[in-house]
Amino acid sequence: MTQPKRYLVTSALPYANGLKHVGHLAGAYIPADIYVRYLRAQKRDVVFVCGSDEHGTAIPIQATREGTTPQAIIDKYHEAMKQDFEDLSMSFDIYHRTSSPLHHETAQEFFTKLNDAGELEIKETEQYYDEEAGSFLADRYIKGTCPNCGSDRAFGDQCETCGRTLSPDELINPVSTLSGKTPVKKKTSHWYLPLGKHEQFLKDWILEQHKDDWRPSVYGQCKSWIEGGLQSRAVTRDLDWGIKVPLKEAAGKVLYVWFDAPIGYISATKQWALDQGKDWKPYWQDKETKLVHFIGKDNIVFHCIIFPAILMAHGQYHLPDNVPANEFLNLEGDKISTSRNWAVWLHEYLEDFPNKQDVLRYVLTATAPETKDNDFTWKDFQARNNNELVAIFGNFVNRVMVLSHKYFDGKVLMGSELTSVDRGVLEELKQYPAKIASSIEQYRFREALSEFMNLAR
Ligand code: B3M
Ligand code: ZN
Repeated sequence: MTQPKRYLVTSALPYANGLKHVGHLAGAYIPADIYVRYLRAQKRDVVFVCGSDEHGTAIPIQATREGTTPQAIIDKYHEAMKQDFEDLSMSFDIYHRTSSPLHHETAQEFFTKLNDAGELEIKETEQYYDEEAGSFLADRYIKGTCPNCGSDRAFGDQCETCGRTLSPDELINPVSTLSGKTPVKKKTSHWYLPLGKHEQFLKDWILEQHKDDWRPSVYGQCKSWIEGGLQSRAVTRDLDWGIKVPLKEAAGKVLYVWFDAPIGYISATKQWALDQGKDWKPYWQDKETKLVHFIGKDNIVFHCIIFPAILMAHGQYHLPDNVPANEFLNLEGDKISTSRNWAVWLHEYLEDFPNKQDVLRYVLTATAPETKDNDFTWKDFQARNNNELVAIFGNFVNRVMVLSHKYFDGKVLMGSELTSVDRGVLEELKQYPAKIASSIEQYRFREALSEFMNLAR
């Protein structure tokens, strides 16, 4: 296989509405960081981008909860997340933010380009409106019963109990979270991305071309989405927090957060290029670039279907080559939950285990939820530290050092000094780099790590 000329690797842009936990780290950050460090070790041309996702209704909701402004929320959490990632040695080339003027411009240019090219359609619809609060209700502001699992805590965009992506109309007994009242329907106009128009392309591209190299779980989700029929998706919202829709007739409307957030990968690359005196374009527009998005499974459709459709509609962009989405990490047998404070928060881990970042990275890789949801337990954390990192890897390094000093004056034997047994061992060891590399290139990080431990064993 010919090697790509360059790589652009992304980790999901975390919402700047709260701190991050081990589930996030295991899902979209550690695997990307391993992949990128591997590519750099191979001297490949790679740019690794991430940043804070600072739009969407999650931010004003958090501001209300904390009794402050959206701006104060993003400033606080952007800094805190950036620090956590730095403390955990995530080797981003840039950690950007979507509130930056460069990003606002980039996202607006995308919208304008699509709109001018006739790639968007305007539709008048009826949307939920809270008469008491006097505003349209963003999906997140509506709560109700999930039509899929029956949970009564589902939001208008997603049910967090079963993970199903929803639209507010699907909620049973919708209630406004602003006033607690039942919302009414009111007319409004929005710009839509007609996904149906890209159906044939998406079928060929994903269902045919990526049948074998995308993870079965990712492929399966895409397949069921495509086969379920691709509806037009609104790319604007009636909201006052976000990127203004760059049209006179769209006063009071902003771009939908899932329209602008993935474009955040592009603006981050632009900012990196500006800082480095490089050109960002080849990383996004040249066919010889390999584009890989690391995300959690709840973000699959946005990265595999909607964002590629936006890129396609734009016309000048290269599409993702792979989206190795992870499943979820549970904690002690229970779903990680921010609202129930059931999580191992990164900053708390760092306080409790100073200088033990690598132990966490090791454990989260060894138990990475690559093919199914996995469980993080402290018992397992302890066992992996003691029985694997210390007893196998640490012991291996220690013995090599001690014995080579004790018997060989600390020198490495070479050539005719080697016995046939030595040669046999060296031959076997030589197989490992290729084995480990092959696992990493296929995004099988657990397997790569276990090969590595076999080497030490
Ligand atoms: N902020 C969702 C999340 O944090 C969203 C990812 C955006 S990636 C472009 O799960
Ligand atoms: Zn549900």
